[in-house]
Amino acid sequence: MSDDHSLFSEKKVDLFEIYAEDPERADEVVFERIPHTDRRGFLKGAGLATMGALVGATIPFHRNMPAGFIPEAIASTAMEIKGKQGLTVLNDRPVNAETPAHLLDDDVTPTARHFIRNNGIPPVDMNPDGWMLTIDGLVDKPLKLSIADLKNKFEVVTRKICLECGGNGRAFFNPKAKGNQWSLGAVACAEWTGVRLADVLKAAGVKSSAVYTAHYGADTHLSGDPAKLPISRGVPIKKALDANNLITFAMNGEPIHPMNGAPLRLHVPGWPGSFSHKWFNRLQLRDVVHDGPKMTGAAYRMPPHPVAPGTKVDSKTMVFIESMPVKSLITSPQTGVNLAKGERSVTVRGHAWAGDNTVSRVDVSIDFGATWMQAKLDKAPNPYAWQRFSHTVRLPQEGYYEIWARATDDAGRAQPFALAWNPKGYLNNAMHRISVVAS
Ligand SMILES: Nc1nc2c(c(=O)[nH]1)N[C@H]1C(S)=C(S)[C@@H](COP(=O)(O)O)O[C@H]1N2
Ligand SMILES: [Mo]
Repeated sequence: MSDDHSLFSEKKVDLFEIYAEDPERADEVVFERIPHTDRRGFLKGAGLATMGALVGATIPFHRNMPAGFIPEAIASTAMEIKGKQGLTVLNDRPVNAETPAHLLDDDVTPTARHFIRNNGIPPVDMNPDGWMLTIDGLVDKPLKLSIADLKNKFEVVTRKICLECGGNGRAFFNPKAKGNQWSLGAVACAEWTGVRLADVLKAAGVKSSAVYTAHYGADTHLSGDPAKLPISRGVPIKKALDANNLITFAMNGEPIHPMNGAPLRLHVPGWPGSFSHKWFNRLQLRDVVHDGPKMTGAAYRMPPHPVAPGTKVDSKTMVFIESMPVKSLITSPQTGVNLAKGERSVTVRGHAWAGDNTVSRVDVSIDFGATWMQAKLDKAPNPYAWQRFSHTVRLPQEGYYEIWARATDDAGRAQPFALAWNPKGYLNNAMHRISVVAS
């Protein structure tokens, strides 16, 4: 075990190096195995020492630390993922990290601030040379395409794409829904470059019997079992053939970040992020609704009608989530801001998006929703990008204020005040609010 320490020789834990480059090895170093299971046990040896060094003290109750958890003190400060900055790490196995709202102010989200949602362990080999995408199943001519083939054979397009996890906002549900406790920041709008999925499917020739896609990638299941997939989602063929879906090889003009799916990923904009497969290497066309992991049971499904919080819902009656609902996020000022003495004017800025729809208006309120003011709303630079809103409000006197934002889509649907509770904590598009103190 003489090289155990090499993984931890850097002062800061580098999640990408530890878990992406050699997850098995890293896990063996940090955690004991519970014999005859694939479960992790206690932190031990170098792992325990490193964790202790990082938090600046021994961890008396380290034996109680649940697998997949990292100390809060590290999660919120020192945890580093190469090429990412300012993200709040929710857990390390799999890696899940979200972006604080005030760091999402840019029209185009910098790669360093794009959230990460992994269901499994990213592949070790993300080399673009030799990466092959297979298109098979119900096609006239199965295709095997390199990234160079994609670039040479199809029109290359660059689009800003708003990507949101179906579970964004889950942390605010009561009773709690199981799953990653995302607050506001499992959403981003980066600029992606690639080719249209529809063009590639047309080149393969879609058979009339094809009704659904199945998406596959190179990441592996948390258990390490090569027979298991971490996730495999699919969409109805009609959505698959929409010209807005892309197969991308660049993010913000550079190779895709390893945690965002390098070297190739799929984008099915407007629908839950889970359809946008990372480390993408195969799309199969099927004659049945796809039944891969996270397609069955209650995964990405909603009760057919709104239910009271805590209701047990039979998953057989639940319906697939398709388009994401209208939502907005205030990105400036940062919540909790104290205005300079005498300052009464605040410019509120943020973004709004609406799944397959567009946003037709955003209103802001400084009086807990009693009255609303219509904000300036920009058009999206291209379909499926988020839209900028801004409005300058005047605070009448000193005191504590909340600024609320409410977007309305082009079908007249507005964000709700309260949460639409559902068993798995999806689609929380309740209005965002920030606090401001004037003195
Ligand atoms: N191969 C693969 N693709 C995946 C996932 C995954 O775990 N593995 N997670 C999905 C989910 S649930 C979301 S929300 C988005 C997140 O994309 P990001 O990590 O680039 O932000 O990727 C999707 N694509
Ligand atoms: Mo997600």
